[in-house]
Amino acid sequence: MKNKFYITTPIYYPSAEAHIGHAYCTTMCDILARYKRMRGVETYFLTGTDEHGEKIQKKAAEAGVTPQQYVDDIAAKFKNLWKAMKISNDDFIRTTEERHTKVVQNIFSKLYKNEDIYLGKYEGWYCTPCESFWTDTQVGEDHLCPDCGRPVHKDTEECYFFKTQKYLPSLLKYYDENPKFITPVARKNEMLNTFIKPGLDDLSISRTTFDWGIPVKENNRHVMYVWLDALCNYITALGYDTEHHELFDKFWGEDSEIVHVVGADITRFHTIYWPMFLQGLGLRLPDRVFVHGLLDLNGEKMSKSRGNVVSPIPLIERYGVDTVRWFLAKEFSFGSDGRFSPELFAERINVDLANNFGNLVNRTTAMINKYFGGKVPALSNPGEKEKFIEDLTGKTVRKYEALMDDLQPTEAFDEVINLLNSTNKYIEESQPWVLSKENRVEELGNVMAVLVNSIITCTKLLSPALVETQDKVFAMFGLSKEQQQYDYVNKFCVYEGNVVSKGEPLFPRLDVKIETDFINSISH
Ligand code: ME8
Repeated sequence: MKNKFYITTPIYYPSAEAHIGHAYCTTMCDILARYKRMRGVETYFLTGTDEHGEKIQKKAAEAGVTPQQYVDDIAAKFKNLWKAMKISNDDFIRTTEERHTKVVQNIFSKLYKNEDIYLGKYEGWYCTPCESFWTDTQVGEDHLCPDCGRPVHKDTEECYFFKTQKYLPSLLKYYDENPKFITPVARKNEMLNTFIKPGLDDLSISRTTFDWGIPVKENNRHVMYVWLDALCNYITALGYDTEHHELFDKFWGEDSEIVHVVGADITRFHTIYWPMFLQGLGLRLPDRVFVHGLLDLNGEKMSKSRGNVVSPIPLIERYGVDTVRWFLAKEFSFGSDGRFSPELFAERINVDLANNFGNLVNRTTAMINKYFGGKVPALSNPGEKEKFIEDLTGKTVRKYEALMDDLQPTEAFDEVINLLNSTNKYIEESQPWVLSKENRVEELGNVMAVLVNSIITCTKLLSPALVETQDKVFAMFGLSKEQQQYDYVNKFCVYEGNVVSKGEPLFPRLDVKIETDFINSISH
């Protein structure tokens, strides 16, 4: 395992306000960043906004404000949302900031001097919303954008091109030598079959038809193509090519694991062109581009014009931040497409948080107060059932860590839920109420000690998602600073004598019908 970790979200277009899809990607990155920090890995987590391009310029004109005013307003809303969702990003880059624009201009000059770029003429099919040119084959007979499915139009433009063929052989070699560079692996095959094998054209990287972009220093009629501008954020934010390059040296160095998490709609830019730009600059390539699936709402693509966008803020206000984060982390397997529906939301919270985790905590605190005056008893002479849970706990921790390290948080949480289920089953099998009636104090104490151990271990393992719950559980079980350390997940039943208080129920059960009506009422 490398000893540094650099993780990034896409930088989102501030063309409309963030919805649950953006929140999904950012939350998954936050979970991975928090996990790495918990394991003692030096971590840097970046997100931001991608503020240039024709689309933004048009939106601003429609709103009757300057593009800068337009993006200032929406970027501030993105920042507020991440704060409300307890996102632990270390920086927030905006591509209109000078620390970015200046360096991108120098990057263009470097690539130009390196003869990776030339001036030419482009003719093709253009999709305005995606800011992408496409070939005849790509748009097909219906002339639809292969990315978003909307109509494209014929356009011609003088522009600078990036020589993709120059770097294609070394890119393919990198794919071969790094089988996890693009995951899930189906996404790599999609790149090869859809874009690379049919023949990769040179990429046009400047525009002359609008001016809301970073000017090309060499030729002031041109602004930079928004994707060249945007992709560079991953290094400009670290101070690449500036006096303050400490972060760049640290997190873009060989001993740093670099992970870009992106949605399936933008895989091509991150797995084909971005590595080529990096090669042109003589820089190392990222370790992983993890492609997550896209969420729809009740089977329909989310979009403002359809009026089916769910904003995370009213959800957080009603259910609390941990509940929303948990739903996103657990409902959709990371890497697969998913369907958001109000019923699924309420059911997921009830099954995992109210009935399983929350109920275990409530029962345990109540029993320790009733049977042991609120003090955690010691484990002594454990029987088969206790040994089974001890063994399962060890296995769970090892599987969880391996899955998290492999960027599979949903599956890592499945393991923890499994341990919680087994612990609840262990209560039914041990029947502490019978042990109490028959005055079998040692056995009863063992049950309590095991329950406390499971709760504390699972709380820690779930804490990258459940960021507020951890503090509540630690307080309820009177954990010392020492006991709060992550490494305690490798010890078993070491909480003897801790004082347990009865808190409020952690996760109240939701009424599926009432909550479905509520969530439908806030979709717009
Ligand atoms: O593409 N489900 O920005 P963008 C899940 N600026 N994730 C979703 C989603 C959905 N329905 N909708 C959006 C851009 N996302 C460029 C990126 S990076 C150098 C430049 C998430 O605002 C998903 O991660 O359109 C997707 O890739 C990203 O938002 C696109 O955001």
